[in-house]
Amino acid sequence: MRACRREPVPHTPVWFMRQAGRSLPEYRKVREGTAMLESCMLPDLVTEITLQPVRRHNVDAAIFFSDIVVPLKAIGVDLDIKPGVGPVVAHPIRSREDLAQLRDLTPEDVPYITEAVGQLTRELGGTPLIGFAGAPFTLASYLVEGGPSKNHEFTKAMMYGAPDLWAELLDRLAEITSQFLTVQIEAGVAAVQLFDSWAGALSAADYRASVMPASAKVLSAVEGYGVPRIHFGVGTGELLGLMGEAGADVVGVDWRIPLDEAVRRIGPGKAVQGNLDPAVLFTPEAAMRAKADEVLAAGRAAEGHVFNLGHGVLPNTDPERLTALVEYVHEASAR
Ligand code: 1CP
Repeated sequence: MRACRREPVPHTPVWFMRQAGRSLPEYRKVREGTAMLESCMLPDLVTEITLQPVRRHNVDAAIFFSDIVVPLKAIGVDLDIKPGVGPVVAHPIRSREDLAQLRDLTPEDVPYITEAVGQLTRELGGTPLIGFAGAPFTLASYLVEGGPSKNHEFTKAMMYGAPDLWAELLDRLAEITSQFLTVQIEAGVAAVQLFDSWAGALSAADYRASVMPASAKVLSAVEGYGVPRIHFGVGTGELLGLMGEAGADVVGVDWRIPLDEAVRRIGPGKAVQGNLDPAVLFTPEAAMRAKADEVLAAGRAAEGHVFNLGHGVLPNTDPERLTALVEYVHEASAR
């Protein structure tokens, strides 16, 4: 929390995107026989899965176990998370009539979120819990394409070809996302991360004109709570300044540009989060340490640095390497 607020820290704090997931045998065990979306609605299971990586790795924060499509499911969108695929939407949104699938989200739609966050903040003691939501563009991509997409062609076709419909879709998603983050903050999360995972597919001009207003609306909706807002995307080297400008306190950076360059692009008054290549976890110990040293050195250019991977933990990662990395980051950054 201090690093997010650009205050002095005894060592660089570290957590990992997707730390609560498939790299852990204990996760695979407790998930056996329970579908992904169903798991997200069972507070005891959510609590257990969220705590697993904290116990095992000694990370400095917990990431709430859920998924970006949970609020959409909660308002009645017909979707599922298919194993090995990801979110799949039964009736993709391509017309104004399709927008009727999206209504506002109230706390009563997600009682299991409030319950799990409450339970977790009690069990975590001093370790902060990070809540999250998908940003409007990334959610729109799943809704318009109907599932995971490499090129986001239907999404961009709507953005370029039906700008009014696009603006309305993003605005509705901004409302839902703001409400979903507000539920988590009211229940006690210490920080929030807005995942615009696929924003890197956009040019800076298109991001600024057609996406940034919706993300800015979300970030400003939760500003008054004073919890740090982390804003992350993949392949967003050219968008980092705008992602900060949208209203983030911390800008997440993937591994494609060094953190000192990211800091130049973001400008003063923000902390950064990142950015070790997740594939580095597959290298020998000495190489991993050298790469972590590079990240820590470049991170010294920032007013605040939260160590993380540049994207999520890869499913085949040996969890013992993650534990070793946490220990190394703590030790090397305290020197
Ligand atoms: O059965 C399983 O284990 C399914 C795998 C899985 C998991 C563990 C999915 C399906 N979601 C999750 C949990 C999850 N999703 C978390 C909490 C755990 C943690 O981070 O430790 C978080 C933060 C997310 C967020 C998420 N879901 C994002 C944004 C983060 C990112 O990776 O960029 C995205 C894009 C999704 C969609 C999604 N859900 C699941 C998958 C496999 C995907 C990606 C599909 C695709 O490639 O488009």
